[in-house]
Amino acid sequence: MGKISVIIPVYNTEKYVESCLQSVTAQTYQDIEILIINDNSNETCTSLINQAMDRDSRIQVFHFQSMQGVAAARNYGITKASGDYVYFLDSDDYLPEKTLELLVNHIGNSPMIRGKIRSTNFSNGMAIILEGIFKTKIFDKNRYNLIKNSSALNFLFKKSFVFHNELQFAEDVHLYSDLAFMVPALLEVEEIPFLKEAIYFKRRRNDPIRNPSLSQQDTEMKIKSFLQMYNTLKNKYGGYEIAADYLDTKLLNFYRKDIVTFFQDENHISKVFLSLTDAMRKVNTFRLKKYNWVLKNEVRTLSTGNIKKYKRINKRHQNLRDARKGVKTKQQFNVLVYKKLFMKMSMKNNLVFIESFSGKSYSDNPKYIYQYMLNQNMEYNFVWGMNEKKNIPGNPKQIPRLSLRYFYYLARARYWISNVRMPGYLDKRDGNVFLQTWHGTPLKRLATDMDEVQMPGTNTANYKLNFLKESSKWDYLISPNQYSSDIFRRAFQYDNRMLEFGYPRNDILYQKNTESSIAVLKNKMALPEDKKIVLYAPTWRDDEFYSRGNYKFRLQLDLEKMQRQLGDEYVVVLRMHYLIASQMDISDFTGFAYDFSDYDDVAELYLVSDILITDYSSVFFDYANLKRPILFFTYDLDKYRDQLRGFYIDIEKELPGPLVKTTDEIIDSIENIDDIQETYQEQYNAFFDRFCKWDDGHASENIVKSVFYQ
Ligand code: C2G
Repeated sequence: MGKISVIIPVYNTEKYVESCLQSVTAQTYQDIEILIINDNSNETCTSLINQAMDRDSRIQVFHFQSMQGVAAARNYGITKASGDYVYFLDSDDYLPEKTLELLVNHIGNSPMIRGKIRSTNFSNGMAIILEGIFKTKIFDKNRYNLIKNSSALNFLFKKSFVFHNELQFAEDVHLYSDLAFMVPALLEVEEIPFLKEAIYFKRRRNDPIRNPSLSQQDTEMKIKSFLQMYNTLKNKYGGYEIAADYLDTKLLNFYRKDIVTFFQDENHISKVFLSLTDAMRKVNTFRLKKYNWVLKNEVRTLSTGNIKKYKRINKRHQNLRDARKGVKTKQQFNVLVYKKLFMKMSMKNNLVFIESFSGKSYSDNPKYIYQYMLNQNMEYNFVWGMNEKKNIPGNPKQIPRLSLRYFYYLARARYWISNVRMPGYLDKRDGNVFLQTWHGTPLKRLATDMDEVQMPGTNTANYKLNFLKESSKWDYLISPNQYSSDIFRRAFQYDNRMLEFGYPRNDILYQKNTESSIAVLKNKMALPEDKKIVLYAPTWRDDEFYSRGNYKFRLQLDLEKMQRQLGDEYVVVLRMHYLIASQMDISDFTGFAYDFSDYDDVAELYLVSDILITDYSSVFFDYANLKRPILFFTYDLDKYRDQLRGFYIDIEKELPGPLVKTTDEIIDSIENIDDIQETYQEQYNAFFDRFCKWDDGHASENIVKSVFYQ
């Protein structure tokens, strides 16, 4: 099979060297030479190796006159090797008796093979290798995983391969010198066999060379060695993707663990700053993707070489890392970063953070305010909080709610626009302008006007307090009518600026209420043009839910009956409230019933429909702008009104349409819709005057001018 040259550098390992050598001489594979390079060890150690040489003719010892380090010792060993293979062993480690035999038997045509390294605290590790046929595992694309430990140990190399490729350990670094040998070695092969039964025992101890104690001096040396090695190897082999990936990942992980800890003392930064910036400039930026924002920011700053700025960031991040230790979830962490870091960054005056229904859709008042600003080419940058990316005109940034970037943009944006409450832990910073648009004229009692809150996981007192905390952050609140202004002031205890121009989301009901615009919309929605459309848009029930924020809804309409009696003339569009999580199965009613629950903008559904059916939802206040007929399907009126919420108006007297309790009544009303319109004409007009008077198609414009043109 050929001779193995086992190369063992020795430096003051008098405690271990004998058992190391014994483990080599006792190998079942006997065709070996043992080359000991004595790196100027003390007398005891030197005499132990000399004695060993006297006992076994296969051992040769070479003495260095001064200490030169492991790398130089191994390189020297290579020049003295007369075997067909070379194998590196450390003088405090040892091998089970079969290791070399197993390696040499399985190397085959490969220029190298790797066995397994096991750490041990014992002086004599046991490895019982049963007889048998062992199979190697092949490392190909992942072969750099074999040197996650940065080490050349327990590889058996064909010597010709080492010579041919001029593989050498780096002598100018104290640590990580093996990388200079291994990184190019792995580039020269496509795959490497690995045999887990071929074991190498690595003794755990405080090794001053490979395993330095963490005193500052040693850490500094370790970091310098690593950076030097990285910089040299990246220059040489960075063009090879597989090596570049290994080196960059190693650098970033090393930075994250060792360097960041070293920089807890700010005075340490300048000691390694130059080679660190040099290294960070070489990192391929796409590899940063999997790292968090904090690290990315540091790497970016390091690449600029601006030490002052880096020190500033380091200080903040160190604080953050300290604080992070007490944090359990990702969200808690994000909030912490928000408070400790993002809130300390400057605010951007032209940045607008905007969101509708907590990132669920591109809709409602925020959508129309945004569109107006976009059409006017106003000099603002927009970030939309969106749970799923949507096609939004102007192609603004879209950020998932509660992600780290979400908090980043919230902290930096001077303007916030939202139609619901924002997370309570968000702090309002000086100069922030929060435009709360709200999302409907209230019918159901709101906030502090509610007696008991019935929502899951909600304590009434906290709910109200949180509401007030929230409304105290608003700088502007949009109100659709005087009635709402009065309620908002009381229920939200809001005494800041009220924008009384109507609802931006209703502008479209004035601007696009034409036959041609409606035809375009119907076409976009793939709704039949030859049928009239009944829109059913109910609200949610506080006491029917799966979990917090996820509500159930059981459809009480008898679609079969409706299809039978109305199907020739009508189709039905079903539109559940955004808090409803139940899915409806309407597959039996294809061509008659359509589910538009996921459609972003309900205003467009108003425009295409001929009749609205709703219940206690504020949709009817908006719909009334169209002066089209409305039916109120209030099958659970008593429970809803008396137990769950309570209403602000007397719905039996003041609504602009009839209250109906059954599908039969609905069908009957639809069949006689003209009569109903006539009957309710007066009530409808009064309703319109009270709730829709401010809407005129210019709410967005008036609101934007009030908030942004000052
Ligand atoms: N909405 C919708 N589809 C529905 C119900 C509601 O798109 N099936 C939208 C409408 O824009 C509506 C808004 O969500 O105006 C609010 O819905 P409500 O049913 O009124 O319920 P809620 O979210 O509790 O808000 O001051 C208003 C209240 O707070 C009501």
